[in-house]
Amino acid sequence: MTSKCKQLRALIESNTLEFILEAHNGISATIVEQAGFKAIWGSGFAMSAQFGVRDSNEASWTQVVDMLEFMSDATSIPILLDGDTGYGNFNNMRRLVSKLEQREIAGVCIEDKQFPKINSFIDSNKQPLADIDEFSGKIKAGKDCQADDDFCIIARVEALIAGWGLKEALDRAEAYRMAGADGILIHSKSHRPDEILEFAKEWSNRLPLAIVPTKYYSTPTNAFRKANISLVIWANHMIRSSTKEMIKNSKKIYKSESVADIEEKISTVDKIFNLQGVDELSEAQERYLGEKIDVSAIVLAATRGSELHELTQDKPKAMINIGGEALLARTVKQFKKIGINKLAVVAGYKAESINVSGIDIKINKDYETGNELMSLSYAEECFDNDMVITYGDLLFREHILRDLLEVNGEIVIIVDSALDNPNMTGSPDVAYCSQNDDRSPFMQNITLKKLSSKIEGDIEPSGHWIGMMRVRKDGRRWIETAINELKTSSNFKELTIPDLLNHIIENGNTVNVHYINGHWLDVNSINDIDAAGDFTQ
Ligand code: SPV
Ligand code: MG
Repeated sequence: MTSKCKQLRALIESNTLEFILEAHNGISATIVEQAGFKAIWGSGFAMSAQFGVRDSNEASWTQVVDMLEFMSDATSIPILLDGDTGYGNFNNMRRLVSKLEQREIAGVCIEDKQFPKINSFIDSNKQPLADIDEFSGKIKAGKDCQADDDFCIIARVEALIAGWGLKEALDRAEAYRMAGADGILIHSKSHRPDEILEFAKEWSNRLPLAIVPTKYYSTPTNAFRKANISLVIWANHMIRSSTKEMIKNSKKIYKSESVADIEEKISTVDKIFNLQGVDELSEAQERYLGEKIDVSAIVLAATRGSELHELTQDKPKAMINIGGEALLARTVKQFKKIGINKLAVVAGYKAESINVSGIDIKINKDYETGNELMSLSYAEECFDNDMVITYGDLLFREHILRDLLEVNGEIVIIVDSALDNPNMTGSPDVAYCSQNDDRSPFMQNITLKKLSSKIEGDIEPSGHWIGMMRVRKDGRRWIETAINELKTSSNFKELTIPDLLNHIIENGNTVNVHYINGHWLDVNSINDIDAAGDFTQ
């Protein structure tokens, strides 16, 4: 990967107008990168604001550098630090440059004011400027000590801000160019771009030119392009966005003594997890600790199971009592016991009767007319990059689930190879697989060719699908794509999970098979209840 210094240099020296946006901490830096920006402005104003102090060197330079370290670690794009005056004389500048390079900060912009500075928009006419020679020496010292040739030092000219006029600004810029600066930032407090455009014209591209159009923001961007400006710095717009939202929402919460009004208008907790990169940690935990801690489950429990007659008059099949507890309660317990705590249950028929705790219930409004795939689609927002999907009318021994978590594959379905399993009372789908079960433990690389609701001709199937599968990241994507594709077909409502799996295979993806031999049953009829009761003893 191109170094951050190289990236920043390329940006500043490119022939097209480029844009960078302010960030002031790790999360705002991540957001700026994800928005598409190629670099970040480490604004002194915004960073001091997020610390709750003034933009007057009240935060120490090491506190700024510590924050930059978080920002740089969180992102892969370069950061140009707004380094105020360099926090002292030429010697402080040297140390600053070394410390920035150690933290992979790609460049620093220093302004020709005196330490301690104050923000350019406060009492600007009273601001004393630095001596030209002294400031030039600071630039030189920085350039002389940088280890990476591509590290950039931008000299910021404050002559227009302080009211010293165009000639002074040009003289200073030229002196800083001679001292070795890689670019000039010409700042202005005017609401019109005139003095900046005039400067750009006179400067005539002797070095790349950067501007900060905070005050003259209404200028059409094309005017900057035409003026051959290299870099536009949007210097404070992240801190101003977040502050506005925080002020509004904190007042609302205080006044209403509730968060109900704002809940849907703010980022979800999951969004924050995502910005923090929680997925990477889960993957690393799996890699280094061998833990499968982040598996979630989706249980399809929307149907009544009308063959169970009055037993399901007031509750869905998944809630019938088996051996003293609801089938679903048992399933949930089994999942939780092996560390799968995030469970979504798709309910439909008599959903209100589901009183199992520790689950997230999704309602399938079409449970009367829709089939299994419809149910699954109602759980799409609960999809995870590692999940088990199971029918809710399944009784299974714990090892089946435990073993499933050990098997490789993007989608792995469980197939019972005992074709004569007496506990199998319904008509589970038959599976045609790449190889029959040879009873070796964890036979690898068996793939599913097709699931079918009946035996096809006289071709002996490899077994029955029990209604449980494991799905990883790519598998999840295949399922989402297949659901989207199948949603457009007129018979979507009738489709089953086997239809989904067959479609995924037709799309050229691989569905793997994990063989078992008995140790499960599904509850389909009253006759099954006794067997189920025995099974749980
Ligand atoms: C900053 O972002 O801190 C700047 C730009 O220095 S300005 O606030 O416009 O001076
Ligand atoms: Mg600043």
